[in-house]
Amino acid sequence: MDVSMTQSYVDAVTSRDLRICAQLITRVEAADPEVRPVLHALYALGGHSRVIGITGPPGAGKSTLVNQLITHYRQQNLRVAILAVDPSSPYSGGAVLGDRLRMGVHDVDPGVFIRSMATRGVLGGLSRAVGDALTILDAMRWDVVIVETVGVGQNETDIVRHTGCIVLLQTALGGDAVQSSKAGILEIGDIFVVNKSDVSGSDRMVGALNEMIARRAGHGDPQCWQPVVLKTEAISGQGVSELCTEIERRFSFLSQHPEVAMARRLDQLRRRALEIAKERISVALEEHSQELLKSGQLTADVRERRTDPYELSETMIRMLGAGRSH
Ligand SMILES: Nc1nc2c(ncn2[C@@H]2O[C@H](COP(=O)(O)OP(=O)(O)OP(=O)(O)O)[C@@H](O)[C@H]2O)c(=O)[nH]1
Ligand SMILES: [Mg+2]
Repeated sequence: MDVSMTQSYVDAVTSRDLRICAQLITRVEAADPEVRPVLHALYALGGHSRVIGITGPPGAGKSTLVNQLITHYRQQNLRVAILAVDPSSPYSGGAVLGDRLRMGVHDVDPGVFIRSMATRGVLGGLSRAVGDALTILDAMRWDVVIVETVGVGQNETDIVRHTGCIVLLQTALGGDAVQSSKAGILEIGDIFVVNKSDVSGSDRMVGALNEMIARRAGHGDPQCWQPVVLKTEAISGQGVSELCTEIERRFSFLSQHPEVAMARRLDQLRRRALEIAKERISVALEEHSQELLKSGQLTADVRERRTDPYELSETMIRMLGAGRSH
């Protein structure tokens, strides 16, 4: 992509051309290397949106809560973008449509932008694609950007780490056990929410989360963020304004503790760069391995069992070092 083309994309994003932005997100999903200069220019323009991550087990009420947050922020005349990552329903198209319909009240509102991103539609790492989509949304200067993702694995933990405020949703359904603890998401939650507070056992869940928080490193240290546990009933909107106040407190904390905010940004940059580097190296290695096979020089080695997998991997790594491609 040449300089003037890059500039026209950048202009389209900063003037909030939704069609072009949607196109660009589709291209980052396809890991299109052509858009790299656009992303580079947009990254420099970002850093203004409040980026909130909402995660939790399937069906915890994330979308319902996000819908309430949209209403809340729109009442304050704030512009909101939503990135719904990998909706958990098995019928991806249906789920995306369902999400849109559920959030439909806001669909015609130009102050709201909703975009879904599903693993199957993304080439390479999902977390990388979400990071790139956030670069685009951030440059569009939405006041608030919300990323919704099902908190089930490492991938989702990586995704919410792109945000400045991680809201972890739990419910008392399924017993007392705090869910999704495997991926280490409990250690990184900034705000804990027990949704479906109308369900019995919610207070016990609040207690379990409070105990868990008390065991976290930095507990009680005024220089560290101290998360709290809230209860919401997303279907009725109960507890939503308290959640918004808490989100507000989180962003105030970050602006009052620039060293914490900077450490988080550095870590985010490092993680995103690492993902991109890994993805590129993996593609290059795959190509090198295919090249080696095609070259035919291995056949004799294989016949004599002269080359073992370790030796072959050394050859591939040497090819990588020699910068044979990319
Ligand atoms: N009783 C009760 N039901 C709720 C509450 N919040 C959401 N629900 C219901 O829970 C179901 C799942 O809600 P969603 O908002 O789709 O949950 P989600 O976490 O986005 O689900 P996935 O995106 O599929 O992981 C829906 O039937 C909601 O109406 C609540 O506070 N109380
Ligand atoms: Mg959802």
